[in-house]
Amino acid sequence: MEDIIRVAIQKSGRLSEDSLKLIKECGVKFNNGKGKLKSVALNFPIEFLFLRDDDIPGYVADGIADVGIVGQNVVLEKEEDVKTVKHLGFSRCRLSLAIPKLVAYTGPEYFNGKSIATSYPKILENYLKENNIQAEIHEISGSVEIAPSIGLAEGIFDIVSSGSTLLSNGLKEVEVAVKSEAILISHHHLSEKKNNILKKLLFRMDSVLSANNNKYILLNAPNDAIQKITDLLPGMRSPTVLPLAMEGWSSIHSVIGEDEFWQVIENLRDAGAEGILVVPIEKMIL
Ligand code: PRT
Ligand code: ZN
Repeated sequence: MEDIIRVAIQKSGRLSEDSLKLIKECGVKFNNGKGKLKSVALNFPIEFLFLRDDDIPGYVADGIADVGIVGQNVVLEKEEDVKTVKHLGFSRCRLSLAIPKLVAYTGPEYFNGKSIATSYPKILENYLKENNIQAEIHEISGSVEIAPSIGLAEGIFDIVSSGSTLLSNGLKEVEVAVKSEAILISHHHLSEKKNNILKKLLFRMDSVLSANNNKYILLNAPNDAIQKITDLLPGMRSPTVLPLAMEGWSSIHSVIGEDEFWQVIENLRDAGAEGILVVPIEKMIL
């Protein structure tokens, strides 16, 4: 099994779709028919294991799987000895403390002497320790958000994404303890052969993730606005400037980040840019 890496991904759940999409965008083809627990890729030396997310850190720590895709929250909770290789940017969420909406909140010390229900007892314990709070932790495996209304606990510590689950259960988020996203983890001691395969996979992932985080932008500008506009565009090196058929005008091409996208567009318009086109990038080789 030296010439292949085993990659653990979630069998079905919130991470599955984006994990599979990322793998496919890396050009790796495989058959993940329903009910399959493992599958060998057809055109890349990878074998996939489809697992519950909670089991992924343990399998990677033990070397049953060489790498895995899982939420940081699960890695933190399991406290297994694995290496974080890459942040993948999907399944973003946070682990937060919440209390009934109508209860007045005074700050973290509010939780002193209170009981808190959670499925993440270790992360909560660490948070409470760091903040010098003495509270009682009630570990439950699911439906944490109903705990206060049935009298099981005074607060909860759970995953929050949009916040609508808290809202519909009459709760409010009062402290964010940890932020989480999907990450690629690996076993600490991979053989050289496996490491080389992982490097190839990482190279492809980087190209896909950079492409997803960036857009290609084309715009027209009067020549006297070129300097101002190129100063606004970061680009991979520097923007491409091409003369237009119309005298005194140029076309400028560049790459801009998704995060700064709207602000840059507004600034470009103010600087005199016209006919702005923004197109997705399929792959970006850095
Ligand atoms: O079966 P398996 O054990 O593999 O899956 P699972 O049921 O344990 O996990 P799953 O598939 O629900 O979630 C997998 C991972 O997705 C989590 O470990 C997080 O890293 C990430 N993630 C991202 C989320 C959410 N967003 C999320 N919103 N996991 C859970 N939720 C739940 C949360 O528990 C709460 O009930 O959604 C609710 C809150 O959502 P909002 O949008 O209402 O705030
Ligand atoms: Zn799980």
